[in-house]
Amino acid sequence: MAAARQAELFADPPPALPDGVSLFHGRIGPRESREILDAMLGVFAAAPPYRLKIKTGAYVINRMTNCGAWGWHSDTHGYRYIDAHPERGTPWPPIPAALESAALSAAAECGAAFAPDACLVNLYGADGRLNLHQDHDEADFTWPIVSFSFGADAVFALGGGKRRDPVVPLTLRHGDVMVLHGAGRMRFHGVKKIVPGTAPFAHPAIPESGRLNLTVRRAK
Ligand SMILES: O=C(O)CCC(=O)C(=O)O
Ligand SMILES: [Mn+2]
Repeated sequence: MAAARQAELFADPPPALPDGVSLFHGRIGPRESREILDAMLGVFAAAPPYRLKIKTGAYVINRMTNCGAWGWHSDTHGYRYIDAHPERGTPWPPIPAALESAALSAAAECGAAFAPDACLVNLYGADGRLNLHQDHDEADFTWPIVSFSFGADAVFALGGGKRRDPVVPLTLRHGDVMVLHGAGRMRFHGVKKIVPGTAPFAHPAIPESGRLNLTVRRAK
């Protein structure tokens, strides 16, 4: 590990996280990362990433796609889970086995066992970001959200139960897994910015100078 990176990692104790927000730093090692990322290339071939629209017709900055039985989609009709790629009309490809088992084991350690049927795939370019939001389109909020980070660091904003609550910045790095469960499940959250140049290695599934985020969930 480079000396500067080591100093940065050990300079401050990590902030104490609230109940229901579990962050496993470096949980996915290099070998498992490559296995998951290689499998994501198959997902992209079957379900090419695309740019979503919001109700006003404006495009969202990040590209996205999905795997699993259900995929989250947004267009001028609003947000919802759908069972096929909107441009291809074909079912979403399955969640890769290595990703599903990593999600199940992290969730189980949080006491939040679940049966995933959806995975949102967010592709952030160097200028990617995600507005503060709650994940509220799933049928049951006792099911956790298990989020994987690959590529460049993200400055993640963790808020509270109300939009106006203060937010805490957290750095999410390649290989980190965050689980929102129980009392943490409905916290507002977003991505303030990507920090280009911080990825440990390049991979064709990770946008150049950017970040790949996978959130494994149960939708229905
Ligand atoms: O990119 C991230 O870390 C968060 C993604 C997210 O909140 C979502 O897909 O709902
Ligand atoms: Mn979210």
